[in-house]
Amino acid sequence: MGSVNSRGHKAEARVVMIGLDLAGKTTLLYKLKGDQRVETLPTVGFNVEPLEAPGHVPLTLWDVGGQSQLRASWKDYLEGTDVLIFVLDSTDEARLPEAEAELTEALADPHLASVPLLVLANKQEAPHALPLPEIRDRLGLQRFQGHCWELQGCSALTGEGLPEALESLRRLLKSSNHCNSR
Ligand SMILES: Nc1nc2c(ncn2[C@@H]2O[C@H](COP(=O)(O)OP(=O)(O)OP(=O)(O)O)[C@@H](O)[C@H]2O)c(=O)[nH]1
Ligand SMILES: [Mg+2]
Repeated sequence: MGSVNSRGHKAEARVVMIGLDLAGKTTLLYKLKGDQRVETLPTVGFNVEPLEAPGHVPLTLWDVGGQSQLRASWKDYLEGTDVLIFVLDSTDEARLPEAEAELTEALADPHLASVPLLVLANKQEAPHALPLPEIRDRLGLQRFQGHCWELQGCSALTGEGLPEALESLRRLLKSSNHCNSR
């Protein structure tokens, strides 16, 4: 878990972002940091940034590379995670089953038992982006009964949906054991 302040409260939350390569995790990380122009290369290893937003517990946001040969290392980042973010490319229908399988495998990790989940359906500004209800059904999110979860559409390119994503994150960080999964 993140660090603890002098009153015994957690001073910062650990949020880990995973998802297939090209989903837009690194673009999201730097867009959330407020960078104007975000150009990325495939992440080998990870990026990590502190993130402070008004009304929020300070966060440490980890962005872990998603290329297939790197996914075995996701488990190395999961211990102490307060919220897991799974980023999905909403335009990549062909790899939706692969994303679903990777999410299912990640959530089976004992370090993620009862850890809340935020699914960010990224690239929603694109004309052929899948709609959220279809994504919810095809990822089978209702199966994850042991986790509070939320699904939020966004675009790391335009910034649409990012304030709502931060709001979801704030709710999930507060939810711990009781939540209204939808
Ligand atoms: N249209 C569109 N493209 C996006 C969006 N977010 C990211 N991209 C593009 O998607 C590509 C991959 O973005 P990255 O942020 O590098 O993806 P990643 O998930 O970090 O990939 P790995 O590091 O390999 O795991 C880049 O060309 C981005 O410009 C978005 O919201 N809309
Ligand atoms: Mg990346």
